[in-house]
Amino acid sequence: DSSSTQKLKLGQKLNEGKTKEIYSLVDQPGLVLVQSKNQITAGNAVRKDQMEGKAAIANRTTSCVFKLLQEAGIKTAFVEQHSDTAFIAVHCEMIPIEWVCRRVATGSFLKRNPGVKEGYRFSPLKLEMFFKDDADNDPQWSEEQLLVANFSLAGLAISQCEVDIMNRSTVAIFEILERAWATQNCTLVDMKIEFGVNVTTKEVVLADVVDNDSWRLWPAGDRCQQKDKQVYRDLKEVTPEAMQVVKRNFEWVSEKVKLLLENPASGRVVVLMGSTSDMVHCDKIRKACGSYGVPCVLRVTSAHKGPDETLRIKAEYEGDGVPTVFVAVAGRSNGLGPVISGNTAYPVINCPPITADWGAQDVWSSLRMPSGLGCSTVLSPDAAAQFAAQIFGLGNHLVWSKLRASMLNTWVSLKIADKKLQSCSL
Ligand SMILES: Nc1ncnc2c1ncn2[C@@H]1O[C@H](COP(=O)(O)OP(=O)(O)O)[C@@H](O)[C@H]1O
Ligand SMILES: *C1O[C@H](CO)[C@@H](O)[C@H](O)[C@H]1NC(C)=O
Ligand SMILES: *[C@@H]1O[C@H](CO)[C@@H](O)[C@H](O)[C@H]1NC(C)=O
Ligand SMILES: *[C@@H]1O[C@H](CO)[C@@H](O)[C@H](O)[C@H]1NC(C)=O
Ligand SMILES: *[C@@H]1O[C@H](CO)[C@@H](O)[C@H](O)[C@H]1NC(C)=O
Ligand SMILES: *[C@@H]1O[C@H](CO)[C@@H](O)[C@H](O)[C@H]1NC(C)=O
Ligand SMILES: CC(=O)N[C@H]1CO[C@H](CO)[C@@H](O)[C@@H]1O
Ligand SMILES: [Mg+2]
Repeated sequence: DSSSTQKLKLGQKLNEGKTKEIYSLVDQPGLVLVQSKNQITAGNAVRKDQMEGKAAIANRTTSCVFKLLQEAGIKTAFVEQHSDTAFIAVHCEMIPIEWVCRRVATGSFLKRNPGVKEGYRFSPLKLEMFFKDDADNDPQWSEEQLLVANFSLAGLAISQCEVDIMNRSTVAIFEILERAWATQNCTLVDMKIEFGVNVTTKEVVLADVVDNDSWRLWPAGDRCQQKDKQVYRDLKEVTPEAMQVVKRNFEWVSEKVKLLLENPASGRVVVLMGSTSDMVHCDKIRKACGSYGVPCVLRVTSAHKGPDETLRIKAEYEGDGVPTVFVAVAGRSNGLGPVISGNTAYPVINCPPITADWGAQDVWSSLRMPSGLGCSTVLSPDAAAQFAAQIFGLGNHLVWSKLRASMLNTWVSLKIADKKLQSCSL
């Protein structure tokens, strides 16, 4: 990988830690190269060993995890894989805090909270922060301690707003990774991450790396099968055989982590419109479905004027085994949604294009149903797509992660809008 690294024209070394080096890029201001080292540490580098191939494994893990988060819509510093052991990232000034998120109590939490037994489950998730200070063994900090520290990075003061954003982002990131690992029958027990401030945009983004050093994973929820760095921490003696076990565990994770990106058998939205005059409305539904990664097809059929065709089209989509959500778009009297709903076990969402003149009367044809029908009604095309995505999200972690990230991003936008407004009125 050294040849491809040279092609990049490395600038100065900006930073070096226990596991990686950061270089500026001469031709790409605003970006850096994050180079992993073949070294594994524990107990703040008290234990330190070279591990052949460790950098490559860590690289693979980080790349997959950041790709997963980025595709979900989480803002991260990751840009792209560069080589076996290095990736390109947005240049950040790092906030010197490790955010720790826990679903299951284990490790240092048990020592700091005597009486709590290993396996205690946190719902909601437990969040802790640690100030990155090797000399002082990374002390745990409260939110108040972080606020009075008065950090300023890349010109951004770390105030309550930024702390809240990191707090919420950590929870969202954990939930997305937890859900992804669940597809591999793995419990994400806990996780630690770091944030940086994008030096160009002054945004708080997930930075550094997320690799096997960053979490505890228990296959099938079983601590005895743990596949994380704890195996290394627990070694009584570092023998070549023992290091092989640690390495095999790392490889197990890096093989599994690729599977997190695989789309489970995807579903499909079928939008049925009563007339092509509803096309604009339906295109909005299709576009919004796309943003959740849900395929969407549009068809024209009228349950009033061609009920035989309506039922034939319905049967077409029932017959190929692809899980389907029907969205019925019919103005005036909506016969379409209720007729489909009465004749299929798949979910049906009414999304009538409501008009100003008769809308208040028309909408009742989508609301008041004969018994035995379970269709829902949503008026906004975006919301209809979102609801369909939520249905698929129950069985598809990639769709679910997009919904979860979107919820976070909306929360963050509101927070930043409020901060701006407050600073204007000062
Ligand atoms: N995108 C980035 N931009 C700038 N610095 C980064 C970026 N990602 C990570 N770093 C920093 O690079 C340094 C080296 O990382 P690491 O070896 O993990 O250090 P440490 O031993 O302090 O954890 C750390 O200070 C880390 O915060
Ligand atoms: C699993 O943990 C090991 C040890 O921390 C780490 O090096 C590795 O990156 C993780 N898994 C993989 C293979 O990424
Ligand atoms: C961060 O900065 C880069 C420029 O270096 C910019 O392209 C990017 O959109 C910014 N935002 C995020 C979330 O990384
Ligand atoms: C995160 O936010 C929640 C809710 O505001 C708060 O109760 C908790 O103390 C915060 N955690 C940390 C570590 O800041
Ligand atoms: C924190 O920083 C702000 C400016 O960023 C300054 O006004 C304030 O006095 C500082 N507080 C402390 C305790 O240093
Ligand atoms: C998942 O874990 C459970 C134990 O919790 C086990 O019984 C089951 O066989 C596992 N399934 C897969 C697909 O590995
Ligand atoms: C050696 C190695 O595993 N390199 C990998 C680094 O990560 C990228 C992206 O996942 C892979 O394409 C490389 O093969
Ligand atoms: Mg680190």
